[in-house]
Amino acid sequence: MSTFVELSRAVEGGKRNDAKLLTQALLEQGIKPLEVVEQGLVPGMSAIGEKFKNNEVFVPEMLIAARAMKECMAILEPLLADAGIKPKYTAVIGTVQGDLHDIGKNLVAMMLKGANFGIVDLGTNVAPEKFVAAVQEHGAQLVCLSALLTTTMPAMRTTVQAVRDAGLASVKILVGGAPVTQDFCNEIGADGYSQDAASAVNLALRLAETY
Ligand code: B1M
Repeated sequence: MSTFVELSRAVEGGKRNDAKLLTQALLEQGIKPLEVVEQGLVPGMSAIGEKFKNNEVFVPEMLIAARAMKECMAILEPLLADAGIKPKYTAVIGTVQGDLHDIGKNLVAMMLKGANFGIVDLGTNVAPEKFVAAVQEHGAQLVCLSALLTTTMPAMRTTVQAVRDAGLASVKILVGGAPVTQDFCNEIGADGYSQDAASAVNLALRLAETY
């Protein structure tokens, strides 16, 4: 019987093959994909992050842990996303300019896909004008901005401003990422903040309905 703790440790240690086997095993035990993410993968990444903060590990260790998590997510993605149903709403998502972190952003994108949003994923290090152009091109109701660095939070403000300056006042902007707070969201004039991917989906649905 595989456990969340084993999976979490495999991700933390960057043991991608073990992590993938444990992910499969948990699914075969009937555990829901979202639980595998939230109770197995995310704690593993948080643990390596703590160690990085305390200078116990360095960037290479973080990268191999991130790769292990990504490969597990590749197994889970098709199960989280509900393919085949025409999306009611479209969301443009990306990590803001200067920021290369994408694991949380990808998680939010997958969860939104699972909630039947059409997703336009612009990737990482996305300039404000790229967000604007994508909203215009795809007629999106929602813009989702992720930032993991305190130094890239100002790029969220610039992006919100660029969307508003482009006359897209009714487009809803959702922000998130570890350093982001509800206060910051209010301060920069975004429409909503979520702490995690699961609550981001509920909020995205509420915001899209008021578009
Ligand atoms: Co970086 N990194 N990193 N890193 N990294 C952090 C963020 C850091 C907190 C580590 C630390 O010091 N403890 C720190 C930031 C400090 C700060 O700004 N205060 C940091 C640093 C400093 C850096 C570099 C500057 C390191 C360096 O080079 N010296 C550098 C910056 C590069 C750049 O972006 N320009 C850097 C690089 C990297 C790697 C490339 C090695 C790698 C990223 C790989 C990748 O993403 N493909 C990496 C990683 C892996 C991390 C940690 C360890 C893990 C981040 C992660 O993926 N977490 C991280 C420490 C940590 O967070 N504990 C750290 C798992 C993920 C699921 O969580 O992204 O928070 P998260 O997403 C959550 C929520 O935040 C939320 O939902 C998700 C969960 O459900 N969420 C949203 C996220 N986006 C959302 C959007 C929403 C709603 C919710 O709506 C739109």
